[in-house]
Amino acid sequence: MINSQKVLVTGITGQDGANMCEYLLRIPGYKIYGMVRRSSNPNFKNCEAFINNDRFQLVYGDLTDSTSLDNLVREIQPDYFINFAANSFVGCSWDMPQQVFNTNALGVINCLEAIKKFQPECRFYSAGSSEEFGDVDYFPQDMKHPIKPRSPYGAAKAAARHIVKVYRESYEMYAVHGILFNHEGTKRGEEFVTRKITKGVARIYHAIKNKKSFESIKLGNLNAKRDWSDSEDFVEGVWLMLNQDKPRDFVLASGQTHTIADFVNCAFAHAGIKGEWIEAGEDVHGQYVPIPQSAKFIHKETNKPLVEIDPKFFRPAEVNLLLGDPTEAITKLGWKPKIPFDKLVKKMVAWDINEAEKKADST
Ligand code: NDP
Ligand code: GDR
Repeated sequence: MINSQKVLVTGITGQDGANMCEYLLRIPGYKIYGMVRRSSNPNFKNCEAFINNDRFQLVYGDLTDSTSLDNLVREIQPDYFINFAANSFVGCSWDMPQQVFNTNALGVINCLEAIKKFQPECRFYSAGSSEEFGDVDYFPQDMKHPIKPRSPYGAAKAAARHIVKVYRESYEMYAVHGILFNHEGTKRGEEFVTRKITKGVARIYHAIKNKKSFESIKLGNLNAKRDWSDSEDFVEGVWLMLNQDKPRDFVLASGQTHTIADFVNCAFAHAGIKGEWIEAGEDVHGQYVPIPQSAKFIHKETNKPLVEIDPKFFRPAEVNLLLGDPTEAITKLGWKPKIPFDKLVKKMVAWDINEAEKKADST
């Protein structure tokens, strides 16, 4: 392939890395190098659409191993380096804070150093997070919001943001750290709350359909509010951030926020399962009344619990309200998200119901 541009993408077995590869392979002229780390039991489920594409090549490396990153950047000479790799699960970051810092903060230094030494013209994307805002001062949150993380994960991402700025200003590198609010989809990891809910809804849907008993979905804090979007919309925003005249960080968000309980309501409704909250607070005069720990979401027809609260899913510290301001991305990048909350939930529920059906057929 002559004159094609080379893009090194990390985290391709995860949600965003896989969606970014699919997005870039739809644009002619790019060769994609997808980095994976060695695993005794590799899982390429998210990569099925591109793993055999002629313009895609699998390469091995690890964010915590600077030698592997140096070698990749020296050998590939990428035009773009998009770093989606991370330990991305906030919930486990209290259990392994050093691993999270090594990967999510020091790993970013390893990427920047490899670029500085071997391909300084390469454009770099660092995957920042609304978790950096944490204990928020105001909403909607924009790039001016102070950094106030509430978890080792958020603190590591905040460190990455600072180091990206330092390298950008010290070495004139095109390096950006996008602040992305929650984004989901059919490639989302199963421990994240949205996918946990849609997989659970699909399981219960098939049990009800086949007149079988079912276990309820066990969740933690149902009152936290998140600004959810579709990952497929966000990878386009990331690509726009990488292709400006000057490097600059942007917020990507939907500008809407919903509680976890709202997600539960919406997901069961899309599966045609009628449920209602028992012992939940009332919405008095438009005021949100938090759902107590004793609340249950029950199946209206059978009174069986569909969702129950299990305190083991509560976190040592919570980010209660995330609501992002995407105005600058819309006006300055020309970014236009296409998939609103309701459509996203519908897509995830339909996908998981279909996956559960395929699994049942094959057993
Ligand atoms: P995922 O958890 O789905 O994917 C993470 C990827 O990183 C996986 O491919 C994983 O590989 C890889 N990885 C983990 N550790 C290493 C390592 N040491 N070396 C190389 N690869 C590694 O995350 P998402 O796709 O959802 O998120 C992408 C990025 O965006 C992450 O950095 C995340 O923190 C950030 N982010 C995500 C948001 C979201 O809502 N999704 C919002 C804001 C930021 P393996 O399969 O081997 O585990
Ligand atoms: P988050 O996503 O922490 O926002 O990080 P997650 O889906 O894990 O949690 C969202 C909210 O749901 C509450 N919650 C539960 N969470 C999980 N995982 N499991 C449960 O059973 C459960 N019950 C309630 C949580 O307490 C929380 O308030 C995601 C990740 O993708 C990060 O990598 C990214 O940086 C941020 O989004 C923006």
